[in-house]
Amino acid sequence: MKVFYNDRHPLHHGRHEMFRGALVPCFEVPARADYVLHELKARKFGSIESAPEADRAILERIHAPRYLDFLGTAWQEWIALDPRNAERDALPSYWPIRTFRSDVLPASFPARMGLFSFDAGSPITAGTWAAARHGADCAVAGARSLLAGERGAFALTRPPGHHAGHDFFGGYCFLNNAAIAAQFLRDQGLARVAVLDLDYHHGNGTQAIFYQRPDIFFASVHGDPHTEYPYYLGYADERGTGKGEGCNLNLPLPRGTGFDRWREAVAQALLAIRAFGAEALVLSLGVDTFEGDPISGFGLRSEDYLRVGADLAAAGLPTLFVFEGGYAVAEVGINTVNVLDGFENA
Ligand code: Q9C
Ligand code: ZN
Repeated sequence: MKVFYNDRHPLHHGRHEMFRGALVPCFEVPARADYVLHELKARKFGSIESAPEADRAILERIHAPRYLDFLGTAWQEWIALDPRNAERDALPSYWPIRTFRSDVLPASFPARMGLFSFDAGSPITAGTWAAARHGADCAVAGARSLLAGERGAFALTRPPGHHAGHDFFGGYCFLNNAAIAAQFLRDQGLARVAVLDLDYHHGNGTQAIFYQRPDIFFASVHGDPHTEYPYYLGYADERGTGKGEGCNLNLPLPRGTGFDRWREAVAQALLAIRAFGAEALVLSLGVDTFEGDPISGFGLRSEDYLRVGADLAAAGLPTLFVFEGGYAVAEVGINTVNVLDGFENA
């Protein structure tokens, strides 16, 4: 399997995120991707490829130009506020919640930060844009390899993407790599594409992007948002709207759910994807479903991920794996490569 590795991922290295009133060290760290790369090499799995730059027009199929402009200059604007800001990451403090305007683009940088975000846990650093931008390149390159006939491909990148929407960041995500890849597959001629999100957290960004779309199916198995991040989306009654009605499937599960029940939900999602008639699958691969994950609540064990990969292979669709969450840093490599190995060697 070709692995499109974002070698610029270390440029995004947040120092702190706001958590329950305090700045705490970031969970989403460069070592996560390093462990995956290390495991791929140790197991001689896949060929590591680099991705050419994708046209900005491909990103604009998913993201608003004014949002991309904001991300591209955010760090420079942050340090222009105060040179001492170079020593601290940029986090928002204000948000235009209900009754405020979101059509006006404020001149104030902190005001724009809030306009384009939904939490204070996703720091922007000096290299966030460079890392996220090249991550999108990797996702597009992976999609291209499926179009060229590959059965599987892996975009190994961070920061992750599935919480990022048309014009907002959050949940450690800035550009929605999976959505960009799915749209690219459509634009290159596939009639129907599915995104299956197996990260512990609901992929609110991906869902919102495709919610009205009859041509891109979104399915997600995740922690019940009544108690789990991102809280405000991911409920079972969200089924799509307008022409997209019936093309969104949420399967929330309670904190504490183990592999057998989780696997049944994934099987249900795959049946729906088959019924939809998808020609390719984009798999948002978060391994924060692992029992040892520090911020999540499912109970998957490392060996379970081999079976996950085999189940995905049995769906019989060309599949692009896109790396998302997973914070038990030392095990992230084994768990991720187990999925790919289970897929490849099923
Ligand atoms: N500070 C992904 O897995 N914060 N994002 C949780 C811990 C948000 C997770 C509380 C978690 C976002 C891609
Ligand atoms: Zn997650």
